[in-house]
Amino acid sequence: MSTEYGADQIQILEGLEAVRKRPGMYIGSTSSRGLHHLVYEIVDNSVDEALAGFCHNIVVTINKGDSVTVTDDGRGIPVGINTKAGLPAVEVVFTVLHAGGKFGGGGYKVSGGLHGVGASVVNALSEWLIVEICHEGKVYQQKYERGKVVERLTVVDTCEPEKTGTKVTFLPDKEIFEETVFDFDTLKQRLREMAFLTKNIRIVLRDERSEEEIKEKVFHYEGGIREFVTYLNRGKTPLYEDTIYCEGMRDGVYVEVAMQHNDSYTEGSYSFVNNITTPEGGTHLTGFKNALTKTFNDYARANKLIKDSDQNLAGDDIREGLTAIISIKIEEPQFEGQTKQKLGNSEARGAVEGVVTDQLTVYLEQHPQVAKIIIEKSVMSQRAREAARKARDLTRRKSALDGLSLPGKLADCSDKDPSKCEIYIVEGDSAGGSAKTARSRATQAILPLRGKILNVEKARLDRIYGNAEIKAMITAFGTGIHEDFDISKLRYHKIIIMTDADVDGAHIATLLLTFLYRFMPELIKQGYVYLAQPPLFKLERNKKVWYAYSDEQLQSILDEVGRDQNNKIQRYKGLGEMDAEQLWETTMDPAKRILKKVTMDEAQSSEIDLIFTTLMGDQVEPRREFIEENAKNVKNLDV
Ligand code: TSJ
Repeated sequence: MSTEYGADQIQILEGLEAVRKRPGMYIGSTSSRGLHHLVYEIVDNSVDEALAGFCHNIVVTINKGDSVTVTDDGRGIPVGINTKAGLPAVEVVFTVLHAGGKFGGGGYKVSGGLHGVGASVVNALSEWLIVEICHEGKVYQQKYERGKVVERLTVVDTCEPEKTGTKVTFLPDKEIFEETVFDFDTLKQRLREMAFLTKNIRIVLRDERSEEEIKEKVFHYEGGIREFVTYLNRGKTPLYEDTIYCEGMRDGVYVEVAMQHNDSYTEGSYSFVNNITTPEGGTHLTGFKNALTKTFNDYARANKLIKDSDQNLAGDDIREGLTAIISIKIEEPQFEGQTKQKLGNSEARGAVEGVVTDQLTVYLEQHPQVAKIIIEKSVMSQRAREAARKARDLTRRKSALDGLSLPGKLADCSDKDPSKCEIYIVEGDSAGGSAKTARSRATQAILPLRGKILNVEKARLDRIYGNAEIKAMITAFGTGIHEDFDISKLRYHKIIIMTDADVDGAHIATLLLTFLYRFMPELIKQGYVYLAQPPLFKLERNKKVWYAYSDEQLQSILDEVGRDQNNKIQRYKGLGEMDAEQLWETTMDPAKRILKKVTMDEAQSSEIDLIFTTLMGDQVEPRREFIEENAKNVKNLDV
């Protein structure tokens, strides 16, 4: 497309003052999320250079004091004078809003952050920023403060003549950001994703903030999105060895798809446009689904894997247990929907559909064994779905006849105002009994569940709907499920999971959360789900009683009261060891208890999905890790 791209091709649109006045407009927010966004904005520029074929290595360093350095080995930002602006091109990049190849025409710019605004916004929101460029044996440098030039572009050093690249260091402005400490894991997650999505790139993340230990992560995936699929399927059992891969260019849209089925019953498809996730999908995802449904049905009929008289396989059946990455690059993406996260370009639908249909057809012809496995699984799914529909119709008819028939085990509260009501889901009948005695009848309902909770990751819909505990929860909540789900019918605004404070209890809590996450995600999204925090220790001393919720807390109480023979310490192994009064006092009394609210960051859904599937999958080891780290997805809430 473009042949020449020098200092001149960068257009000038607007000044920078606006950015500091309304930072949220440019980076979404000034919270931790916005802070991390600064890094992605800078790294995006290096990724663009990689997509253009000139950059292979990117290093992101979190420095002491929480400044960040991004270095790449690309061509280096042009140091020549941009004649339209009469300034060095570098200076235009950093001081003029919307400067960059994106709007200049000619340069093929495909990546770009959520808001696609680039380096000048990062500059405007940084206390200081230093850029260094290696070009033709010279090191050029320029400094800025809060977006303003404080030093002209000057040569400060020499370098090897072959060496080229760009290095940017910036310190986010504490006047702007509520949070200025970077989180290694947050950066790690996004950089890993970027590395999966960009072939031939190596991204290093270094954390040099600690004296003791320099943390470093290297992301380099030869297989690109193929490896992304393998990564997402880790902890699950793939149904066949290959990762099916399609790639091609059509109507100006570059299409890349990788997929593989595993033995679970849920779908995990993630779509990206210009390396940005599109959690709400859009035309590219539709094109993918159309291609999959059509190609598999055509193949199944042509090869007599389904009978002429049988119904077509539904898309949902073919995608059962499928992990897929759909990644497209398009020059002018149009985003729609309330959160502008849904791709609208109609040419993307045709492009993905065309590329996938053509290449998948060839793949299936050449791999009849794989085709057979997928179609057999789809047929099983179709049967289970049919059985589930019948089971669901039965429950529907039942509730239509008897009005709302609540489960027998539920001890409901008397108040009917959902905003005042809570339901405790309690593990085990004996703890359930104590909870029923302890509760405040007006506003607290108790639903005891028997020990084993069905793992919805490992069961088909017919079994899930047939499960007594799950049916009890669905009817108690009142919201219905799937297409019937109506959050306005929720009968309790706090759903509190109360399990023993041990590994088994944590496992049961996770099984319950998995069910809620898969079947009623709105409950979590809207903040209705909590974890009760029963105490771990009881300390008795001279007729006085203390409860501790962690080892540290026990230690600090002991520090205060003294450590001698007068202390009687009991470690609670389960809720059952507390009598009703103790349970009320420590775990259920709204005035004293601690609740943890379960939160879910929409944009992190791919990682969350990973957490749940890792946890519920066959491998035992990752589970322990999760349970230990599980506080990460759970924020403390003072109630
Ligand atoms: F945007 C930025 F300034 F923040 C930034 C840009 C930050 C970092 C870490 C790297 C980069 C960057 C820019 N890396 N590589 C480039 N490449 C160009 O700007 C470039 C170089 C040469 C030509 C050419 O046509 O000769 C074109 C471009 C876009």
